[in-house]
Amino acid sequence: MKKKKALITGITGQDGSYLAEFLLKKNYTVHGIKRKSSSYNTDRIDQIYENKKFKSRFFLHYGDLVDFGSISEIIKEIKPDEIYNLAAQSHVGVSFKLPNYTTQVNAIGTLNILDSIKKLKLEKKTKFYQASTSELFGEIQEKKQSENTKFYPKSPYASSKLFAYWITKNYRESYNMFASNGILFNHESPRRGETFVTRKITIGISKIINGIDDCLYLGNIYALRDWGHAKDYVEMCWKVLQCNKSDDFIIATEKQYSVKFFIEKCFQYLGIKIVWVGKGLKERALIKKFDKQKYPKLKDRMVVVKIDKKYFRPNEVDNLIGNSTKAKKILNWKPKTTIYKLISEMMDNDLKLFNKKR
Ligand code: NAP
Ligand code: F7E
Repeated sequence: MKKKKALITGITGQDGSYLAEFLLKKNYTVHGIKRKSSSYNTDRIDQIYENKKFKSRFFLHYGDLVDFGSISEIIKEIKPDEIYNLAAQSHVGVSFKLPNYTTQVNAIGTLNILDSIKKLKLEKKTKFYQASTSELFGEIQEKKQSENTKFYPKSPYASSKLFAYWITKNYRESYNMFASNGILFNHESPRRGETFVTRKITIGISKIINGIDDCLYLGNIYALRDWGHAKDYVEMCWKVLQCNKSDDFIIATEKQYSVKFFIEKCFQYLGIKIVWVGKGLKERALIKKFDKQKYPKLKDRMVVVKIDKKYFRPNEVDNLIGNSTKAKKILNWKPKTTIYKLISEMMDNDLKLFNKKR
């Protein structure tokens, strides 16, 4: 059987790196688009080159989603069977500071790919996956969000992704293209970017344990999210493109926790008890009980979490939880990783990282 060719945008990111490994294991030839940067940005995929089975089927190309010419040339050269559009300015908080740039990359960037497929007359050959997001639901209109829930984006990030969602559907319906949206709820891993809240917490705690920092500063710790594992979710991206027909799918664990809960469980995983005191901007977490021999850098009643208003967003998404009934039925979706397993994996990874750096 002929090997399938996949093109991944955002290959240097969290999901791109897991998806590349997943597809290589499935015997695909994998091409990825990486941006030019002033220092190395391939940490998450460097290990692929060290794998003898993979390196002859793995190729990187310089390109940028906002540069139609580069995107179109790469697609023309590769003629991929599948394109996974994972590239984005993916930080919601940052999108308030960079609304124009975020829109160029996330909205126009997606159009650049779809239009390249059409102009190169690859509509019949190339399947397209768009990385859509639970942020589309923003101010929620239904308790659990499904494919039928109305959208209400609350940030430049979400608004740009709303355009990308609709343009994907428009190209599907107008030009009979296989173009699908995976509407993924938050997913994390040891490869998560350091400024997203879960990784910021696991890194922050690891630094405190190792005496590198003494306190972690956060914004809205009452936000509720449906957190899954990125490794489980990239399998679903692939499954979305293996369906008989192009469609849109919610991928979520259907379980919801607060940021505050996530912090408590990280400390609990290490055998450390914290207590919360104060309210609003004065709320903070103190160390209540810990093993002094195991954690010599900690002190009794040391303040380890504080609130800093600079991490509050101009408009907050308070509450998200998905209903993935459709994906369960059609894609045979079953989340594999519990929040506890996710926390243990992320904490173990970051403790090791900062123990070495000490
Ligand atoms: P990520 O770690 O932030 O990765 C984003 C990737 O996009 C990186 O490889 C980045 O390159 C690349 N990129 C950014 N701007 C680009 C541009 N102008 N041209 C080309 N590449 C560009 O994001 P992720 O967590 O893996 O998420 C993957 C996708 O899923 C994103 O589209 C995100 O919006 C979406 N999504 C994520 C989640 C989640 O919880 N993780 C949930 C729903 C949807 P550099 O490495 O050079 O920065
Ligand atoms: O924030 C709150 C923050 O930045 C989660 C992206 O992958 O998932 C992600 O977007 C919650 C928010 O993720 C801090 O206000 C409190 O309510 O980890 P996050 P996000 O905004 O949910 C969606 C599905 C995507 O599509 C996005 O690409 O945590 N929070 N304190 C904080 N958040 C951050 N980052 N930093 C804090 O200090």
